Amino acid sequence: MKKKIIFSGIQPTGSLTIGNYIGALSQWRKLQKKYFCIFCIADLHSLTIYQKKDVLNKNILDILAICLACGISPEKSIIFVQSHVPQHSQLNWILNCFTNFGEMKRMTQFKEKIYLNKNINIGLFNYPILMASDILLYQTNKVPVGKDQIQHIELTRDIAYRFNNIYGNIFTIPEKILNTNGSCIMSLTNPQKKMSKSDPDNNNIIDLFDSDFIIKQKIKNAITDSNYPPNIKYDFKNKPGISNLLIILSNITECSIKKLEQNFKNKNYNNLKESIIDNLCIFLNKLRKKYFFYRNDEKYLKNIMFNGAKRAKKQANITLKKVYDTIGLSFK
Ligand code: AQP
Repeated sequence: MKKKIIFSGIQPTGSLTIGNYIGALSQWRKLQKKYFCIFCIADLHSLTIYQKKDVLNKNILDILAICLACGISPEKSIIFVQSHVPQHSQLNWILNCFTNFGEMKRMTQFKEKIYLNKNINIGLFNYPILMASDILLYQTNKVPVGKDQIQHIELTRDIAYRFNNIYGNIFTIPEKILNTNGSCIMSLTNPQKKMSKSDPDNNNIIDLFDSDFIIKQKIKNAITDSNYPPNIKYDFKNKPGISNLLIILSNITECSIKKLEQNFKNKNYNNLKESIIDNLCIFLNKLRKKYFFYRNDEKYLKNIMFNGAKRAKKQANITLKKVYDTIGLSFK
């Protein structure tokens, strides 16, 4: 039986956080076993914020090397850079014309980002439609997402339904896959806020390249609560700080939250933090070793990048041709 198709992307907007690893890359690695996966380095999406040429170039190769270090296989899956496949922008324009202004105005991520961003460009507004193009271009069945992206998947489905209602079954309607244990890793000092690589306060995040010393400092300063006696239990509503730390530890050690709660029964918050520090340091040191192995071979990385684009284009062209033919843009 043909494997179902997964599509997911990541922006080359700088060094990744443990949130990006838990919410995206570690999931990607696991999904490869069961699905045919198409992973995209979303450089076009990253342009919604000004990018310096050399930095963007470097970030793209960095992300590719991190993906390989996390176990993304260019043989099993397709990994490519979004701008290398022009069909994304082509489909984007067409889907713009099938999306209502009103539904775009309701996108909560846009509303949140305009408070933080002085450069409110149309690209930022259009971001979810480009994402819809990414997904629909590959006839994607499933999209692994963090909680913050659920609304964008709903929009993608709405656009696909709308298009299909007019022209017949052109697009596969994608479904989301939500990783319940780690769909949103929160800031270390404000567990009501998502951990984000572009967060201006570095104390909020664990960067995959933080040294052991910095990791120790950041975890020691991570917010917990003042419950007495201390209670190490997952309860996001009442104990967001401890719950966030438990999710991080659970994902890094691949030990269930239930088991962790048992292990830390009658222990204090310092014990929990020490365990997170030890496990994170071991885990990240191993990951970085693999990363440098790939990052030092640019020729190999570029080869993977160009080969990935070639394979992605082949798939993307099939859908785009179908769309062009159906709406009356092709001539024979
Ligand atoms: N805190 C998080 N918890 C779980 N998953 C997360 N992801 C991001 N942050 C968390 C997942 O990582 C993937 C790639 O994200 P992206 O780079 O395309 O953009 P993003 O979601 O906007 O990630 P950041 O870190 O917040 O980036 P900036 O600061 O550049 O906007 C996605 O699958 C996302 O769900």
